Amino acid sequence: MTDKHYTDLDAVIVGAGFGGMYQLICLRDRLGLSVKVLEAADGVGGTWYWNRYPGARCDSESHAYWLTFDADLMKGWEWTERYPEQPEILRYLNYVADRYDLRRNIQFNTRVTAATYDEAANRWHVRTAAGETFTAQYLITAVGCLSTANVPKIPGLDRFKGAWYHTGQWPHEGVDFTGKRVGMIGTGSTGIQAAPVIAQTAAHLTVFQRTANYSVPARNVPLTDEFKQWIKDNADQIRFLTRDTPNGQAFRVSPQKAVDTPAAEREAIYEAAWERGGLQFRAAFQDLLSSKEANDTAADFIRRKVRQIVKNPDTAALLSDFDHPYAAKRPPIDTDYFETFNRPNVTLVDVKAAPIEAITPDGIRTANGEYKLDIIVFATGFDAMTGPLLGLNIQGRDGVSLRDAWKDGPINYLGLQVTGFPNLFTITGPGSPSVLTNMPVAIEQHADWISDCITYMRAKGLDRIEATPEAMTRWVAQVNEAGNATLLPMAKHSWYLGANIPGKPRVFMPYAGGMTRYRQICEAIAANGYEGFALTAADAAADAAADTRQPTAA
Ligand code: NA7
Repeated sequence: MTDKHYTDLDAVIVGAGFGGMYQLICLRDRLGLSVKVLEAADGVGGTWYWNRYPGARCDSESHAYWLTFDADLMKGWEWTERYPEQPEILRYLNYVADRYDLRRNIQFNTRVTAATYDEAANRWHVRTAAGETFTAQYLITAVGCLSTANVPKIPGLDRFKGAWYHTGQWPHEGVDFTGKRVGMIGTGSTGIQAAPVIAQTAAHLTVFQRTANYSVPARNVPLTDEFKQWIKDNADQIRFLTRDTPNGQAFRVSPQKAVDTPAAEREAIYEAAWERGGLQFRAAFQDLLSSKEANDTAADFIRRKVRQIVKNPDTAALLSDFDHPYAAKRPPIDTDYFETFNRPNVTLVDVKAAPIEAITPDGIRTANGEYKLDIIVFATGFDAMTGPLLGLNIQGRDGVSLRDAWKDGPINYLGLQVTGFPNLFTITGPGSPSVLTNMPVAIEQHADWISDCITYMRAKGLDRIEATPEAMTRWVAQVNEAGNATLLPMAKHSWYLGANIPGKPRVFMPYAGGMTRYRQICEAIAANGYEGFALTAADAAADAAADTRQPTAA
């Protein structure tokens, strides 16, 4: 089964979503390296391959949510809606794969089960579920930040007589809700997208809410021919803008502060932002994520909107009983989410006041009673950021596992490298802006940086790169400082903090200093000869390994 030709590669990339595909283009087509991409699914797409739940749609606007390294690639694709739906993004990623003939270097249906660094040979050995081993100098993970599904361990699930699904592992053939009593647990971005669509066909939808969540209307619309042409004519400017904004989006954050704006004017600005819709609402004022006082004005505005939309005052109160600052958790955008609770076939259940106790053969039992269900939908999120990386069972120098190195939370340098794991690069790893930005922008920046780094190493005859412990310590401090300068850590149950997974260390994981600042830091480090990284030549690496194996005089 093993393809001998590919067992000694320059690089193995794990994952064939945006990250793995673009990294392949960089390394294979620009650097001429021998590369294999290993992908568990039977097609490209990553996140967008798995997340096929009803209503799955990107929250970034389509003209910002793509690869921008090649203007012809941009001009060769036409988005149809303001926010692309999952099938359209998957079609787009297949278009990328076709255009650059990527599939010949991607091995599908291949799940990586372990990766071990062999110091003497300076090679990574990557093992798969089918028992194959690939060896490569570089190991690059492109496994996504939200790809390890979190199905909470609620007793009784195995005895449930109906069907259950996690939104991130949705059946390809879809799920027919017609005439069914559906229970959905979770009101994050996913649940907020799925509920209105499920409610259209289900006999009844019961939404189990633990934490009330903010949401702003997406205001999705089909793109006009005029706008499609504008995108083609302005590909370069769009690329520039997404590289010049802290969130990697194609819109700017207002320089105005909410706290300095008179109440009537502020209300008018929020009203206009609500009508415009989408993540731009967060950009209405520059101080929404740095000042609690400013944030309170946005929270109050959204709370009033929810109470206007939802007719039942008890349901409205429950839906708007926010316990964290606006956008301190990932802020969802929706199409008729709050309106859905005005339907006669939709019920909201407060599982904060009366927690879920068990899943019974017939439904869900909370402290208040049993809800009879035919289908349970888990919109319960992911073991974010670290889950997909730890799932690879990576073992670095001296047999130390990444799991052990990160037992108190993820520590690394730039979100890209971990001491003790030479030549391992983690695309959009924890400690980088990743989930706080428009992901394709963060992905392109990382893949380019890794590619430039490998180019530098080859030019200098260097074979091994490893973050120094000092650089790693300094970076972790910078990540903490950037997070603490914002209101983000105030949402104590957020997955940014790992708080959604029982037992996971509570560490604020993404770098909150913004994409523009982060890019500058990465560029300065590269320009300084990869400051903070130890770079060694092959012989030196082998000598170092031999040294550590010498018996001591004693
Ligand atoms: P999220 O944002 O992690 O949301 C998960 C939701 O599930 C959230 O409302 C949780 O409540 C709820 N949840 C999780 N476990 C339970 C249990 N045991 N009982 C009740 N409720 C539970 O995941 P999403 O898939 O919506 O979004 C992930 C990201 O994908 C999103 O942010 C975008 O970046 C795209 P909680 O708030 O923890 O009380």
